[in-house]
Amino acid sequence: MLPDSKSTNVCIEKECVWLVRRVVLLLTVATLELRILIQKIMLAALLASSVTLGAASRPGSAHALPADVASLNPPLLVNRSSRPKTVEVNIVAAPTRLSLMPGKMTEAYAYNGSVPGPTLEVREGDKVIVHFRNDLDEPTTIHWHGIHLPFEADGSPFHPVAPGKSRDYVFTVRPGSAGTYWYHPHPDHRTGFLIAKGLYGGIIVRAADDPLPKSIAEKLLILSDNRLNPDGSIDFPEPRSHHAAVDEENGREGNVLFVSGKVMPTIRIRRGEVQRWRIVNASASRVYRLAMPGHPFMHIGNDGGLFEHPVDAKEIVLGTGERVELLVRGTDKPGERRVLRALPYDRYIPQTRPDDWKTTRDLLTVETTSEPPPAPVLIPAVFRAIPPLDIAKATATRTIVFSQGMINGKKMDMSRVDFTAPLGATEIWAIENVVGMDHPFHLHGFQFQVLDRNGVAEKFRSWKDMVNVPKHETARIIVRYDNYPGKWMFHCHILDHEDHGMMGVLEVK
Ligand SMILES: [Cu+2]
Repeated sequence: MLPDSKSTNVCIEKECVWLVRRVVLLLTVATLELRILIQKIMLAALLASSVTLGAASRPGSAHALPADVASLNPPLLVNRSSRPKTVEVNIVAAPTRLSLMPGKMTEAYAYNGSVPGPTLEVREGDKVIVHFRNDLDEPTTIHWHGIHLPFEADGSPFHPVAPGKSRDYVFTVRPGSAGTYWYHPHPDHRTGFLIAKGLYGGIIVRAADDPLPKSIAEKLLILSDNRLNPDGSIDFPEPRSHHAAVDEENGREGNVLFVSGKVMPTIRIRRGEVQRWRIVNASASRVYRLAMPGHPFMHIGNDGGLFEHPVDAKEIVLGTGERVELLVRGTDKPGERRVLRALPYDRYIPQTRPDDWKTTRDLLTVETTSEPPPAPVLIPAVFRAIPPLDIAKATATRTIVFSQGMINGKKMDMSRVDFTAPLGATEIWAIENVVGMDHPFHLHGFQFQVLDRNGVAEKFRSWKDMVNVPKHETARIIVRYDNYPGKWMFHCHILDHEDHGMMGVLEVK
């Protein structure tokens, strides 16, 4: 148990184990950081040399769009159905060899051969049929993160797909659910490993009546990080090593940051143009404090879609698993460049906080082109109504205590149901983080509204399926269990924590 934990119901033996582990960690962090530093230097040299080599090997391409600009949005899944309001796609998860880093090949896993996987684009009201085949040599699932769908289609650890086997995921996209979501594996204990190998992809749900002008260009920016060796291989720590222990504590963080699979890509924008950026945090544990210095965002949506009205924001804190929608306007002169940055964010306990946590990291470049400005677009002042869930109708208030590695003092047990609730019930959950590092909370199946964070009322309503609960803080949410009975997971979305048992089961019946 952590020394700063308020929780008391943990036995002495466990405290000793934690204490010994902490001492081991402290002794070994220095070695680890030296190793990371050496890796960083080698990687920086490698990235610099491969970028130069790449440019030299493409004669005559000086005036062409760089490849990373043209292909920043991941490919789309091909709809094989000719029936109206039906999207039928095939997804295969399989080992593959591809280039994640310029000039290097990586043994990865991919959905349909690409990292990130191809984007699932659907409309409200569509019937979605996904024919999934698992060509990995271990069980997996596809979880449709944030989508309100039947239990059997959730891709949770309750429905693993064995190696060589297939499963159809079938659901209908509910009205009002337009937004940005993502999909990823969710088997018991192995989610972090499989996502680190390359299995994640975006989902865009389009509204029948999107209030934003159709002429606005869209970018799907899936943020992820990975720890790569200089030879391009994915660096997984040895089991039970100090490195593994640090990962288990902090959550895995990578030395290379990717935007939709690209390292430091460039987005081109015309002066006066407005772009809609859908941003997904697909990282295992990293929190992105997003900013473009001197260039505020118009924040228009969260996990479950658009807000009621736009909100100006200088910074956006995007926790693990969360999504935002932003409008970005080209205000610079032609040829000027701006960088989207991840500013330092301290989510760590002091004992294992990385030395370089204060480093600002560059994510992508925005370059203003010399093309003439497009026709101005009008951004509506009101997007849609988000009716508040009624606190007076709440029939239960639950307390979820996040301690290190446990929820309410327990580790995940697939045979246990932690909470039971009737279908249609409205409930309030108070998620208390009693330890000194952030834990991002995720509930499957149902979108919720955040009521308050540490007693401060949420400034504006939005639909959410994730809420990052900072160290020693409490977030309260309200949720209504509409439409779908079943066993729904709730968990910390730091993948290492989830895989090591920070997960529980809500049964709705
Ligand atoms: Cu956690």
